[in-house]
Amino acid sequence: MTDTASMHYLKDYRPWDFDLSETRMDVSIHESSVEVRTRLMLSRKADAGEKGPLFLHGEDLEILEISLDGRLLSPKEFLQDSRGLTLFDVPDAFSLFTRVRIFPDENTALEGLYRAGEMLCTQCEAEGFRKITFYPDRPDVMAPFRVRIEADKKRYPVLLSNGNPMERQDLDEGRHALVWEDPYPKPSYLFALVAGDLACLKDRFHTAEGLDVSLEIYTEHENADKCAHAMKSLKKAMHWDELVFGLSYDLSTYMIVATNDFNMGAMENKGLNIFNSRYVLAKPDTATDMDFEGIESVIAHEYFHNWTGNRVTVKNWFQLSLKEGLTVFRDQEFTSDMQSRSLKRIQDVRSLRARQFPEDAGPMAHPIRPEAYLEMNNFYTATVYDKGAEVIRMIHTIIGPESFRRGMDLYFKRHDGRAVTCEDFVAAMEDASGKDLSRFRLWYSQAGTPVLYASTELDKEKSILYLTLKQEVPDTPGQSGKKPMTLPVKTAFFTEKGEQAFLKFKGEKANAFLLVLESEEEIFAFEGASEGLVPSLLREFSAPVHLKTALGDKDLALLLAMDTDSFNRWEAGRILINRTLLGLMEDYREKRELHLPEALLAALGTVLENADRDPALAAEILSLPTEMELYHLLAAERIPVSPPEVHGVRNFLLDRIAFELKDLWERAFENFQTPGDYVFRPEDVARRKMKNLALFWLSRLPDTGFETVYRAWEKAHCMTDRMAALSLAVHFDDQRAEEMLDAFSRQFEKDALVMDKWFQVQALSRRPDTLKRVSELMAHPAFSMKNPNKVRALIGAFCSGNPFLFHQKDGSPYDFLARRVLELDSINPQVGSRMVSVFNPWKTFAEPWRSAMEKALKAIDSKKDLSPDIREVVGRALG
Ligand code: 0A1
Ligand code: ZN
Repeated sequence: MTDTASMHYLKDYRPWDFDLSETRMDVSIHESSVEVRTRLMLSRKADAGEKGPLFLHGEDLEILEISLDGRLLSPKEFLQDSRGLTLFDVPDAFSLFTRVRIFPDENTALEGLYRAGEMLCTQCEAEGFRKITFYPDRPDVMAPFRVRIEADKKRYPVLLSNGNPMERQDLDEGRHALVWEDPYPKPSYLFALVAGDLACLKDRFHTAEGLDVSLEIYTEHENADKCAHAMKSLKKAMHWDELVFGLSYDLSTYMIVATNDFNMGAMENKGLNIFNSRYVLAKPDTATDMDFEGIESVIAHEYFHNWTGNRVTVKNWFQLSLKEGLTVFRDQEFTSDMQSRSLKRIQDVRSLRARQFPEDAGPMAHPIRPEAYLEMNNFYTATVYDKGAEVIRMIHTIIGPESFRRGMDLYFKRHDGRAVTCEDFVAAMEDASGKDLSRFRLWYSQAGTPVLYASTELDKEKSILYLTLKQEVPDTPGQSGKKPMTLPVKTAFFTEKGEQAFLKFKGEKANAFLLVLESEEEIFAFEGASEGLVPSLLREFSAPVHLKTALGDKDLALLLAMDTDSFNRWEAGRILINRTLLGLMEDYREKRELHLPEALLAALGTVLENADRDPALAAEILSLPTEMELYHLLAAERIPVSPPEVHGVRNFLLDRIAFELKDLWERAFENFQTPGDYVFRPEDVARRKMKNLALFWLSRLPDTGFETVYRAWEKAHCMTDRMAALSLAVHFDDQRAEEMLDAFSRQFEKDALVMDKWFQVQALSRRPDTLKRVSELMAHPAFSMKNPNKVRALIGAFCSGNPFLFHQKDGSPYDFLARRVLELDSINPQVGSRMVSVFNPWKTFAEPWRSAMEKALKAIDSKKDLSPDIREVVGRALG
């Protein structure tokens, strides 16, 4: 079938003409195919207007039978094309029965029903259900489901679907069947089915409403011992949602299945979440602190979707941020409560700047509520998710936590069981708070990161400090001449001694202020001000903007040392470091000698000396920006990116700081050892982070670098420490580094997730022959282009995590990526489209990189019948 994908527009949204009151499915699993029988109870809506045909989505389905009210239809009575099935003449109320055959073993796109190792599983969001059966595959059509699954009992002892298990049957020829009923009407994207031979970890949770819930985590047998942390995280999330939002779980079972073959992180199917195993499986010996953190937050994210996404779902895919932005906000709050609030904020902002800001400044820029898409799967973006969460956070900031909670309650009261829009959410917040959010709504329709300029002026005579805030919203593809947006700006002022000043604002004295900029420019007046006050602006990063201030190095050093907002302490350090790096890059371009500024060294030295006051914050401040972060910084300053320049200057700074602070790093490395067994708790995570950061700096020292790393490797007793050492060793041309890699792979060859780490560290090596090694590793028996985790670990890591080696002047790594993208185009377009996005910022590069990337994009674009996923990204990048 040829691809007939076309653009979809928000403005074209129309409700469906029919009602679907019930969905019954019978899924019969055979050796190499699956037969799906579906019965739909349909009726035409009274207000449907003209009696048009019935259209059901359906792709790659082999039709075996179609009957209407029990009458077999002849092929003349329906039309099947690449998009679905049309029935021209249907009565006002009828039952439709379809029987189709599908081939999950051949499904490498991992969308619909597919084989994942020995098990079969599904991924239906966004539009995968249409690859399983003919259906109105749109989120605003909701129905209760009854699903019967039949399979060979030995090969597939475990049969799962959404809802509650009903009767079980033993059948002839070693087969068995199980019926599942989900009483909550749901859209097709939340359907799930799993069949396999799986181990199960069970626990229970009693909800505040008195329901006794069976919690079940399913994995392959060899991973049964790695589910405890996921289970603990799930129970914490269930408890937290009751406490903070008054939301309880609503079915008698909550199931999670882990699979190694998954395109994304995880999926919130009603009552039956399906997870990428990397967000389930962990034990200290195989998973790092970061893995443990990721599991806790993704388990919570999917659980929270049960209310924000499932009970209240989206009317159409343009509203994706309604569930995703809100659920990310909820999981961020959960992690802030479980771990450290300030640390979580720093990490989230770092990731927002690394992923979302560049997206908003590039060819794929779109508002958090996009207006058009070619392939919906391309819109599971940092913008929809992370900027979406920032938008929710701003509402929370502007109306305050109590009103926000009332708004949530009102939202559920109004919309439980329905498919709604972002507008419905904002309206609930507005009604619950009594605050006018009309201008605020621009965040849903305008793309681009606003730039916020701030300056202060003191009227000494009147002791009034005037703070001027001014905003600009940049043009983005298809959008220009934008309106000023609502920007909440949390503010405080510090005296030269570092005291937080009390000032009078709008008649009230306070030492912290919430300013809300609603126009292009506004001047805010603070009474009782003295000379030398240093403003701390946009505290906690209260709005997702680029803030431009004229703070001097001395002011920044004061904030770095004294600000009571940890986020702004970190931010002050960031600005100091970035300023230094930008200055050094200019020196590099002008061929001037490079010098390490004393003031920066002193500031970092002080943070390091006092690191035990807050090791986690110190570690964040003392981690220099990555080369990729520096590319983004340059791009935002409109300075063409030259990879060798960034590499050279960053290395200069790293080596100098490592050398100058050597004694302090050595002391930190010893002081922050974590005695005793591995425990995943914030204090220990922070200590390991500081210790391994010290190891990183010590590894930069000429003569002793490798020895220090090697000794750390020998002492390592958990995966966090082992990976810290290994990921540094791979940069060295030393036989012992090879031995470390060999020992590691021998020990963990059977553990797919640990092998992902093994591929990844090698792809991130700074050794000049890394691309050659990456190509060779593609032939390793543990590697497969069909497995998204492997592709991301090896090819993704090299292309987006090793920018200096990826951006070579001769463009050879670009050809390498282009070839991989074309391969993926026919294996797994979703993964291919993520890979090709590496080229999106090509216009921000200097020559020859810019033209070489353009050439690679054109080579991809010239392929005939490119998947819509890749066609859309490449088209926009070149467009
Ligand atoms: N809704 C899931 C993420 C998800 C999105 C799309 C997928 O396939 C295209 C798979 C999963 C979440 O937010 O967790
Ligand atoms: Zn989500």
